Amino acid sequence: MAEAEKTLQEVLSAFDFGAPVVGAVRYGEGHINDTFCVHTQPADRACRRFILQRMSAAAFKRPDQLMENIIGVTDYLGRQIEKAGGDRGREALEVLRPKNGEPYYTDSLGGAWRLYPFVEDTICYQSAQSPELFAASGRAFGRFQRLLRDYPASTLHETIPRFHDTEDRLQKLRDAVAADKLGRVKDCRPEIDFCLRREADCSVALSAMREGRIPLRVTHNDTKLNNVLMDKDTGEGLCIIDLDTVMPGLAINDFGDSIRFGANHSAEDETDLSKVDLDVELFAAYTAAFLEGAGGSLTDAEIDLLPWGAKLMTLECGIRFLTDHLAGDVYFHISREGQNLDRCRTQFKLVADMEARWQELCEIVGQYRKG
Ligand code: ADP
Ligand code: GN1
Ligand code: MG
Repeated sequence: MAEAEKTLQEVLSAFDFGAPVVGAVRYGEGHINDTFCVHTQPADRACRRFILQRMSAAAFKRPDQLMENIIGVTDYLGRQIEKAGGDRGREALEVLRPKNGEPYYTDSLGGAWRLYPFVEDTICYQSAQSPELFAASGRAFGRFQRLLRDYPASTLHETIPRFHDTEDRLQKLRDAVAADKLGRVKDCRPEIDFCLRREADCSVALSAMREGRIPLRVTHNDTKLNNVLMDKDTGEGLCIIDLDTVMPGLAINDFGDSIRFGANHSAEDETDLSKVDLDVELFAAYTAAFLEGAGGSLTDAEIDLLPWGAKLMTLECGIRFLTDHLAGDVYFHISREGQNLDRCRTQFKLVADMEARWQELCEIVGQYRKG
């Protein structure tokens, strides 16, 4: 039995679902948490669903701080959405506490679990099926940033220290290469060299931040397409989820991580690299929409660096997949051996594409910055 399933029954009885639980099944395609969809059957109405998650202990060392962030941010977003006349129950997550009144439940093996209502009538896409859909996600992430513009950043805990510190990610790769825990280095030389040749790139955004050219803001830091729920009727981005990494960060990274994941037509773990290509039309659609959603809140220097955000998030994610492959797949969930190496290769193919089409990317950003 998988780890999380061992305590599932215990955890289900720790929450009050308001109706009998009729099932709990693994759900979604996240790489980090153990996610279950819980089905309940109220006597007088249709089945009601919930999202129950065991937070990853490998990723998050302080679930207490993590949940303090999420409760603070979801309450704040809910109020903002209400003020704007929106529906906070659908447009913002809401943390549902266990019976003991704590923000989350700690099971008898030490696992930390949280509960959210399932946001119904939404679709969670794994790939951008049209420029319009991708643009809708861009507007939602841009808006997310705008809504949190005045959130007191100093109250947020750093849930994963140095999360998007690309220099540190490269160093961690070097450490994993030196340790070569599973003897996998010999099969990954081209990928390792690909990273080492880009050492100077790893400092571009960090230097801009250190020199005060771009600001630290409250950012999401994990802006994959599957971290926004799209309204099934309107096709608009409705609710931003996966708030584990909301903390001070760079807006260009939020832009960049979306491009990394969404501006192509292949799975993140595609093994046929001939299918992995940056789609410049999708890049353009996202750029226009993200800037629209952010509503003038980005500075000129941030806009200039958007292509760098895309390249660095893609390079960094590839470095992280490669590091985890060398370390024995201890961080990202895998369903087959070699999956993290495959994931790393798709990222590097996309980095190479971005480099080859750099001028075009800069021109697109230039075109949309004028609004
Ligand atoms: P991970 O960090 O592992 O990616 P997520 O919080 O993104 O975990 O959740 C995994 C998946 O579960 C999401 O991609 C989405 O499909 C689904 N999901 C999460 N929260 C909700 C929710 N409140 N309503 C509906 N679906 C959700
Ligand atoms: C993880 O949690 P999920 O699956 O949305 C990871 C991101 C990576 C992404 C790669 C907390 O995102 O940083 O970019 O996988 N999240 C964390 O797909 O490490
Ligand atoms: Mg996710």
